Amino acid sequence: MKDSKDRLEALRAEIERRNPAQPEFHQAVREVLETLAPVFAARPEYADPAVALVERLTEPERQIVFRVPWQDDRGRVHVNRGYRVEFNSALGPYKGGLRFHPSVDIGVVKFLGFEQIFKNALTGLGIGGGKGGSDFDPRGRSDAEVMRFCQSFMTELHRHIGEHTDVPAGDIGVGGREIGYLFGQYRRITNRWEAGVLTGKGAGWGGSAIRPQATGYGSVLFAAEMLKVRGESLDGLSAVVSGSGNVALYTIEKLQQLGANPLTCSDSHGYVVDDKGIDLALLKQVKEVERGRVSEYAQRRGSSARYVSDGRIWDVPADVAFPSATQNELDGQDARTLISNGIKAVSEGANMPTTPQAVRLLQEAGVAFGPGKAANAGGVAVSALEMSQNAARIAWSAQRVEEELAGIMRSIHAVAYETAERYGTPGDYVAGANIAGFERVADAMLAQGVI
Ligand code: NDP
Ligand code: 2IT
Repeated sequence: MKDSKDRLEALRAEIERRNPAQPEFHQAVREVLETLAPVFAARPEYADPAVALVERLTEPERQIVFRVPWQDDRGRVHVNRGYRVEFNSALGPYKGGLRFHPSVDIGVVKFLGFEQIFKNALTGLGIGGGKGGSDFDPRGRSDAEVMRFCQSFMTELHRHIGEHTDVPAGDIGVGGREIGYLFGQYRRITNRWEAGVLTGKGAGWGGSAIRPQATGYGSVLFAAEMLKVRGESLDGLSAVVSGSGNVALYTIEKLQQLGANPLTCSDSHGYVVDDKGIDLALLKQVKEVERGRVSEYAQRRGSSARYVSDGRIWDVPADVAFPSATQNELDGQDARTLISNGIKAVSEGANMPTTPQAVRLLQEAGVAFGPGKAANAGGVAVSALEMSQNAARIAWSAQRVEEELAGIMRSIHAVAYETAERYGTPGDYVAGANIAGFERVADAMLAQGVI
């Protein structure tokens, strides 16, 4: 065990040396490697330095970086940078979203792509891991500007993707509107109706029912499974939810369906606390229809809601928490606050929203903690179901997709739970998810030779 720990530590140091100035990628790799020592001790074939499995797993199969020039409505030309990191295809075509946000750089895309490998393995649906995006900021841009950006982005990206090669979808800043523009340009350039090249498409042109809802619904279902193990349920619990995008909105929706009371939402400017519980119809109107800010929700909601622009959303007392905005949004101090407020469970709707220190504190305090790789896998799982429907040229009912999603979330919970037990860390869903995802990818890589 000590030998494998030393080897993992040396590997981590070497990965950081070879990938400088990529803190999010280092963080994601470190968190996975830290949990693998027991599996290396039990299965020495994974640790054999002559096979270099971890070295291969942490090096993307392909990294594409490209120029994206586009014209704004006044005719001025802007240049953004586009990325697609095709990380691992041992289990299937590269699969993962595109993020449009000014903070996107190669390190962010690599952290997301690395996480995606294990998340996608956990779904059991035959998808590899990849991620992409751009430092383009869609906020404040007109539909026409977003369309021209997406067309320029796809003019390069199209040569790298395909239904059997690499299948992008949405992430921060990329929703149904952007997927529509991207799909249109792909179809035009390639002259192919290749529905399975992108997921998150619209209803009526290849999109799956429940894909918009899937990540948020899945994150709540994962929390429900964690609570069930402890003899509890979400019914009657209050919840703090961060973000107000795709994941947050449908987290709130599912919480309400299951009898819980989500009290909050947020954006990068501030958060809202609504003592009566979030009015989802109003929030959807503000965010999905008007593309506005959560402060506008508070203004229109009346006296039950207040807007806070200079505080921490995690200060709001609640029974369960759903970080659903972005990476490292819940830190050690926030974890201490949640613990002292009696939090029962935290389910990561976002990717890596909880800092390593915060994860440690929550787990030590006995809080049920669902890591993003497991808890937010419902989105990519329904993306894989969209690919299946596209391949068969059929569309399943919403009821069928929702049943499939519930079954997948139950099985991800079960495999993470059982794997943690098997390796002597009961209740540790971080270790369970990392090890279970790793075993599936590692076995496929070993079987497929030195690739
Ligand atoms: P959206 O773009 O729909 O919403 C993002 C939300 O997070 C907005 O409220 C946004 O506020 C806020 N946010 C983004 N960046 C920051 C930041 N740097 N600081 C504070 N707030 C921020 O994205 P999604 O809901 O799709 O994604 C949210 C998270 O869920 C991401 O971590 C994503 O990777 C993850 N995820 C998404 C999946 C999906 O299917 N969409 C699947 C699995 C995980 P503002 O508008 O002010 O920027
Ligand atoms: O982080 C994620 O899992 C996503 N953004 C969804 C990816 C997908 O291919 O549906």
